[in-house]
Amino acid sequence: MPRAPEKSKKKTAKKTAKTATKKAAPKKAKSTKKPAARKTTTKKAEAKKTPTKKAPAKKSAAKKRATPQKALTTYRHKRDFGRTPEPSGAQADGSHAGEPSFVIQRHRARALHYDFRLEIDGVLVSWAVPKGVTLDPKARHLAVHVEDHPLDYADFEGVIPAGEYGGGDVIVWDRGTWELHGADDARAAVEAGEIHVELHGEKLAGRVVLVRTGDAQASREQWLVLHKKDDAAVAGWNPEDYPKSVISGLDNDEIAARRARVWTRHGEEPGAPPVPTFDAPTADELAALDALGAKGTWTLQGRELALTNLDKVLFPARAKGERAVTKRELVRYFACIAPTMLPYLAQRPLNLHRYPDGVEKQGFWQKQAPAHAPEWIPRWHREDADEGESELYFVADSPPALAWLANHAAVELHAWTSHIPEVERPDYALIDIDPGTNTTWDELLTLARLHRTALEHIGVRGYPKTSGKRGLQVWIPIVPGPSFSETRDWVDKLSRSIAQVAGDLVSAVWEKRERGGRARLDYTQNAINKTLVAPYSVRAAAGAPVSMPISWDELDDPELRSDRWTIRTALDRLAEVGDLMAPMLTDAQQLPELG
Ligand SMILES: [Mn+2]
Repeated sequence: MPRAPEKSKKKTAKKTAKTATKKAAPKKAKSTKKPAARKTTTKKAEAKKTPTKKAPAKKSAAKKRATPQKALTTYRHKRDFGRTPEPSGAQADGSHAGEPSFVIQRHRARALHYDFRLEIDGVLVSWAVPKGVTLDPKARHLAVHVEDHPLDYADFEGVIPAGEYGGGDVIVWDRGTWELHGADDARAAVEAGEIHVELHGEKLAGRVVLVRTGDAQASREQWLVLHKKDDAAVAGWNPEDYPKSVISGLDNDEIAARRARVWTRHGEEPGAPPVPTFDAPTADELAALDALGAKGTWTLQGRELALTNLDKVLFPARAKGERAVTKRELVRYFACIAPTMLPYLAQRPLNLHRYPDGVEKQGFWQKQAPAHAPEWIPRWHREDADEGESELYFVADSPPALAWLANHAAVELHAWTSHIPEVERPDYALIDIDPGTNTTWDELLTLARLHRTALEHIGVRGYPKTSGKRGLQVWIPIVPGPSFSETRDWVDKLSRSIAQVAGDLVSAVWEKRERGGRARLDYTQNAINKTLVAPYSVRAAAGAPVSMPISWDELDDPELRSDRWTIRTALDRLAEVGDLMAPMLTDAQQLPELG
């Protein structure tokens, strides 16, 4: 389901921040109408804060509807925000236009549970549901009413350190908007012990009922959550069968594995996350692909792929006597290269350069994942997308995902240089040595060698690869922390010092036509959602060349060319020299100050 409502929520929240104080007044006035209904929860909250002093003295407070800030007292009291990455809710203003939101988080604390949170009066009213919220109309699941959480908790996924309250890993399992049914005051309904809601989520939909079964004064009120028998109900539906986050596409294990990286930013527990591994297609699977007609269903690692136009030529031959390259070959290459290539794509939004009519025709960029794409390819939802920008990006996480993309003629795969969800923090600094029309290959090699010398001089390890067309690139893995503007400035400084040495070879002017045919050291790709082609990606050129990692020594190989390797030779090269960029995946560095 599209998540447009969430986006408008965010934008409106900013706008309405100014008017938050104004809105407090009418709320108080409204609250005097229904004091009785709200008494219990406020009492409960008071009881938690100050267990020794109970009810009577605080009765006047019970007559007011709690402001978001007040409602979050218990939440804050339980947490040390110097230690947990959870949001403090300090900015909670609580009001926005549009439908209220809901979120369900899958939380592996001491025991696995799902946290079901409904936005009511500027906070997330919350229940811990051990067996989760389901579409199964027969299920009656226990739900324990817990403290209100701040609205920005809806975005939280990550690891709460062991020893802290709720220590464990959290993913955003589902979210969307909801509508109240059969009542006109949600807070009053909760306090009366029964609330009927219609959910519009990505996994859940339809009518859900929460009803209190235990003592309203108990410190942990017991409730039941159930799904009505409506059109959205699905018999036997089990939340555990849908374990991935609707934000990042990751499951709890994968979020937990990211812990090292997340905490590095705060200077704690350095260490690279494990590099994911993937299986290659089997010989039988490849034989089945080769045996298909022009179209048909190919089963790869349990996924059914409806392949089309397999014999269509996507790339013309590069030389006389060579065969042109068909879509079947592209699908085969992406499936075979997947185990090597996917670690460079993992947890990164993907920009696609597609050529449905072959690379001799105009291609186009596709960033937005289309609605018809299979559900098993994870998407990442970009919260802060500007108007007209893509909001839903693919994140490739399996060989079948790459094969699916190849079938859609996504010839070039450009992964972001930052990970989700912290996409504002790059984990690579990129040097793009881009030849001008007059730059010779030897001159390009000279520029690459100058970079090698400069990097050696400052003690930074860079990893070179061919662009697959005419250029060379150097990728520098960095510890996430600097912003894109910082890495851009760093690469700019480095390039300027090289340009001083090699002035007549280099142009720093962006426009190709203005740079007198000279090479350009392009630092501007160090920006969010700007990308270089991924290692092992195919390029849109005759013969289907591939962007290939190389060793620095290969700059001296007279055979080296940027487009030396193609989808027909890349796998042999890999078998021969291995993945020369693999060390980069666990070699994050701090960029030194440049004078
Ligand atoms: Mn929880």
